[in-house]
Amino acid sequence: MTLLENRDQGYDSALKVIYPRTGGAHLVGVTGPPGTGKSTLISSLVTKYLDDGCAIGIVVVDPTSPVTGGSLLGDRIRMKRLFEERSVFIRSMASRGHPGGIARATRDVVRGMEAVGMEKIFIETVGAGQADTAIADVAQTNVLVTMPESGDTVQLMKAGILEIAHIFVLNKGDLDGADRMEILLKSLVDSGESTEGWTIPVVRTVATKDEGVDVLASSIDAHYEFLRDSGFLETVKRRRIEQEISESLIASLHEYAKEKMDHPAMSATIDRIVARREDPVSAAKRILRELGLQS
Ligand SMILES: Nc1nc2c(ncn2[C@@H]2O[C@H](COP(=O)(O)OP(=O)(O)OP(=O)(O)O)[C@@H](O)[C@H]2O)c(=O)[nH]1
Ligand SMILES: [Mg+2]
Repeated sequence: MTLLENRDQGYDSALKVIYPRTGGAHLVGVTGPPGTGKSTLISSLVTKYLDDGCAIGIVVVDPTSPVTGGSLLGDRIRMKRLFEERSVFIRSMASRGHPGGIARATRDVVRGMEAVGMEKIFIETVGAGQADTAIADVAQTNVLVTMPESGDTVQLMKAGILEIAHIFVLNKGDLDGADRMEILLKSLVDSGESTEGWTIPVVRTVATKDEGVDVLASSIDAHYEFLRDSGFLETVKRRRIEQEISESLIASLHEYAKEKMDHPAMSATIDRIVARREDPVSAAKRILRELGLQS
């Protein structure tokens, strides 16, 4: 898992070996402002799925939120204890670095989990920035968790998280203001377009008491069924593979360009350009021609 996450030496051959065993799990993103109860909700959901005989993976991306003050360790210890001796694989990762990088690492960690047989994989992110939007793109079903009086909802709208959510959860339904927030969320759903014929449900939960969690699990499963039946799952998978090949190509070409620049022969080319006997764009095209990439 570490090798996959960091792309350490041996990554290429490891990916080649595991790849045929990947692509079969349902990937569920759980996003929302700090402290809304994402981890508690996931724990409750996972307990339910385990009872149904499902093998589960959990990926927690940078749970160090300013509100709960770095619950990474607490979360992990609590979850580990909860799921001792059960088929759960838990992995935490820090989201330092650029958005694309963390999404890529998440994608590969998820693949590792799929390869060892995890059937449902939950990916928890705080949902505050670009990185979270990129990670949400790794999942197939995105659950947005809010709570009463959470002013952060506006923040999420700005971050574009609302647009990628398939299920809205109002957690902490036991707190004051829950009724008002429920109305607000429902109006948000009504005013928005549902994606490709899916109507976004608003599910009210009390994660600490497992209330509403059955309904949430049903909504998650229903969305997966919707994706499969509509053929949209296949479309999404193809689109993401396309994007991944393209990213990979660009990275390789970038590598190639760097090597080329360091090559001694390049200084002759640069001399020519400095002397205005060739221009940089023509030089680049000539190099591509040499590679057989441009006619
Ligand atoms: N009253 C109430 N408290 C809840 C509920 N669900 C979670 N909590 C509490 O809210 C706090 C935060 O819960 P977490 O599950 O750690 O929230 P989180 O969204 O994972 O937090 P970060 O990962 O730090 O963003 C904990 O003290 C939970 O016990 C709920 O339904 N009702
Ligand atoms: Mg958490």
